[in-house]
Amino acid sequence: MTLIRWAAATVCFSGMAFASLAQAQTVEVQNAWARATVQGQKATGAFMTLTAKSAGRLVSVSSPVAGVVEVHEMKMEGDVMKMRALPSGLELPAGKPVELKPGGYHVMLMDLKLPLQKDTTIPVTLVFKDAKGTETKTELKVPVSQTAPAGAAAPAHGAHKH
Ligand SMILES: [Cu+2]
Repeated sequence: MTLIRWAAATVCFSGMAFASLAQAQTVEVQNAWARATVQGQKATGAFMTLTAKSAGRLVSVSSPVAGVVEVHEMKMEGDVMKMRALPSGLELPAGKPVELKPGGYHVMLMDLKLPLQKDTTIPVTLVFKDAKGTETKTELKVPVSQTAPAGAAAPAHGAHKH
């Protein structure tokens, strides 16, 4: 009896927590873009700046245009540029913009089902997890472009004013 009541209370509490978190915009996404591809190209990158209100991580990404989507980091090892998937996602410190850009962190779209044509957009879903383990989803329409759009080239450490 005690056990049942405890379980019911837990369900109720987590339901409430989810509702309040789902309403809050927990992670701001700016300057998102994906690099255009040519016929036959099977992979490309998507880039953006993520600013989390409270600490969390980007745990997964999906898009209907790609069979496999991973969060990658790219860095020099000796004089070789290497990239690898981040097994537990991308860390997002509270209030600090994290830049995904060519040569650094990026969203890797693989097993592309069609070429990404510039001046179109692709749907991308980001899944974030906060410190309590609650997941929130953000649906984006990401513009496809050959190079970073003007806004995305601004230095991340500069004062950001709207
Ligand atoms: Cu990659």
